[in-house]
Amino acid sequence: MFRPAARLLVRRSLLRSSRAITTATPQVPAHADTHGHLPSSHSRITSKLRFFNSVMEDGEQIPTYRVLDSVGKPLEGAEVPEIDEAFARKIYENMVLLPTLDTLLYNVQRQGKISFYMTAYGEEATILGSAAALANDDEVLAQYREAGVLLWRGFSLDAIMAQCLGNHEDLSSKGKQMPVHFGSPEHHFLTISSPLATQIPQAAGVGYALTRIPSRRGRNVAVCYMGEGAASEGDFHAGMLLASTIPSPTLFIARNNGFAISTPSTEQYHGDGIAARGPGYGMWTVRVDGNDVLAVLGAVREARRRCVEDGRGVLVEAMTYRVGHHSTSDDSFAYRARQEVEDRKRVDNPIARFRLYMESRGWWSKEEEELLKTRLKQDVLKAFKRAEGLQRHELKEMFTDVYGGEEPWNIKEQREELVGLLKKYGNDWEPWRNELARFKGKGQELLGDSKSA
Ligand SMILES: Cc1ncc(C[n+]2csc(CCOP(=O)(O)OP(=O)(O)O)c2C)c(N)n1
Ligand SMILES: [Mg+2]
Repeated sequence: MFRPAARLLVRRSLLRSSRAITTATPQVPAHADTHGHLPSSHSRITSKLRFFNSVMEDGEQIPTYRVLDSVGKPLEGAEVPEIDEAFARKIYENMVLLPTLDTLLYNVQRQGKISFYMTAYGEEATILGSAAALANDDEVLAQYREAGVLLWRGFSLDAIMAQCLGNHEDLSSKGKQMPVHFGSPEHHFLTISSPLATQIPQAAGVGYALTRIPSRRGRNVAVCYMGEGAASEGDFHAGMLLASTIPSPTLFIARNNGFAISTPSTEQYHGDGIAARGPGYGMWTVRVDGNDVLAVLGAVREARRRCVEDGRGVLVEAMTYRVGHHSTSDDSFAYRARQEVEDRKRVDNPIARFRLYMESRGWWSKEEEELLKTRLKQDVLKAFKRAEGLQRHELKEMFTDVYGGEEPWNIKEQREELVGLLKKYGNDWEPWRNELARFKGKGQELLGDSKSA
């Protein structure tokens, strides 16, 4: 809690830093003479008792913005975002790279070579279309299914493999985290954390922090990706309220892929999806066809522009479908029909739709498609093979960078316990010897440190 004096200081600094705050002195509405008015609000006074349950005037669901039809043809009168051939190719190549990478790492997990994996099948347009609409130095706080944003920003396949295998090139967490928990300060991508929705209020804080850096104020936004399931957490509401009131330039992108593991979205909310919540927080909001990469690009570009201009939260809900299982720990056919998945793979397939559009513009051909697929498969396999041959970080790294500041007692205690076990089994027991051989230094540095300590 702020003390009153401190609160006043914060309030003053907010007023200085924000263009958007106005003092709330309501004007007397035109109809006030007949019906009266509230001293504290612009709400029109009505003598009719009327309940409402929709943000649309006619009670309908919020519409979904779409540019391309299911065979990649622009809809009549559609506002197609401006892109040139090179940009379109970059989007398409990354849309194909993402599932190529997913297939290899999914299979590699099945062979027991990595512990876990999550694919983004079906969500390529949502992920790449939004990534392409951002500035590459906007700060991204993602959930876990957004590795495509990193690919777009040039995070290398070697870096992806290093994180998933936890080898000594993994700079995300030095091998301490589960696969897909990427992070890279260089790519303005904050490290993924497993507890759902923690990134949402954090993003509002990052957005606010950006307004305190003169070189980034009015230029960058914080981008918060979340699943529609994560939007059921209390943290969602905390983050949205913060971003609209502080205010903070935070772009919320909700990937509505129909499921939170086995819970279908129909059981996750009773209202009109995630988009309906935006106006409740006074946020500009749009719902977009998440399988139409050009619609996502156009919607997120405009959402980002508003976010920068107003310096407040903006919400995008992208409607898509999770084609893959939730993760390698899930078998989705236990709770949904195979046929449903097969149908959704075909209908409005995001990659096919965009490929057909590219072909219609003369930007792509069948021959190029073959060449691209072959090249990407080779690149991904090569990166995996290389990563497989690399050792892990030194064992002592397990204990570093877990917390900021001084090392707490529990980390010290755990390191000492491991040193004791290394002395007992490290040289003499084969399973330990084999495992230690996979680490740089084979754990000897811990024994060395304990001798010198
Ligand atoms: C606080 C918390 N509760 C539960 C979980 C377990 N969990 C991991 S992912 C997930 C579903 C999330 O669904 P959604 O946000 O829609 O994202 P999607 O997986 O569909 O991309 C759940 C329940 C968790 N990681 N953290
Ligand atoms: Mg979901």
